[in-house]
Amino acid sequence: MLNIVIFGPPGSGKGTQSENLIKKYELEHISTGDLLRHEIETNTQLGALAKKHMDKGELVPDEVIIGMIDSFLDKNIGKVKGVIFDGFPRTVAQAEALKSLLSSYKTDVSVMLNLEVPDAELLTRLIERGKTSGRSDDNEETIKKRISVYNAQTKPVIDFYKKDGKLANIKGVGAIDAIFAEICKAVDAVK
Ligand code: B4P
Repeated sequence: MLNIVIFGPPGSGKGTQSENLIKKYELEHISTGDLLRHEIETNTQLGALAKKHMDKGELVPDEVIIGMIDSFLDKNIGKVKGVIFDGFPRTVAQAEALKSLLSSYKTDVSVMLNLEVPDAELLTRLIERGKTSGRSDDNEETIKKRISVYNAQTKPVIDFYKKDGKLANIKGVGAIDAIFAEICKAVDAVK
């Protein structure tokens, strides 16, 4: 299987580049952010819990997220060529859980694409997106909180994949197509 983790701070282009990857490599896509927003829209208990955290710019608890991934893998492994994990893992505990879940299916992450974008650029992009996205977490105060949560809780995941020999750093500033070309080079190297 070709299993890709697309990683980076909020607004680094994970969602944007995932769309390109799905088309080119015909992979199944899971975005934990999209799944959580769907739970909120359909007024589930999980959605109510997630909203409390997301509106404050905090991470949703690991056990909730890992449970979502577990049931996604259960439904999809064996039926798909590979998976794009978008916005997951966001903590070292999530990265460890993913490794152990995938190993129970005799597979592993093929590459982790780390999109590198400076904080000032993230803030500009997300404030811009907030004008049309309708997302309650795309306002300046919450964006700043999300960036600081990323630096404190999510960034250590880079080291996890570095030690595992799966890290590919990608410069995430510039034209979307040029960034995608760099992403393809990293993916093709592990295909
Ligand atoms: P996500 O939905 O994952 O949101 P994100 O990090 O803000 O988005 P992304 O990086 O995908 O940005 P995009 O491509 O859209 O998470 C939202 C929240 O859900 C989290 O804060 C957390 O609370 C919760 N959550 C999700 N997963 C979790 C987990 N695993 N554990 C715990 N909690 C979790 O790009 C942003 C903007 O930039 C777009 O407008 C795009 O057009 C623009 N853009 C993209 N590339 C560009 C480029 N090269 N140049 C200029 N603009 C660009």
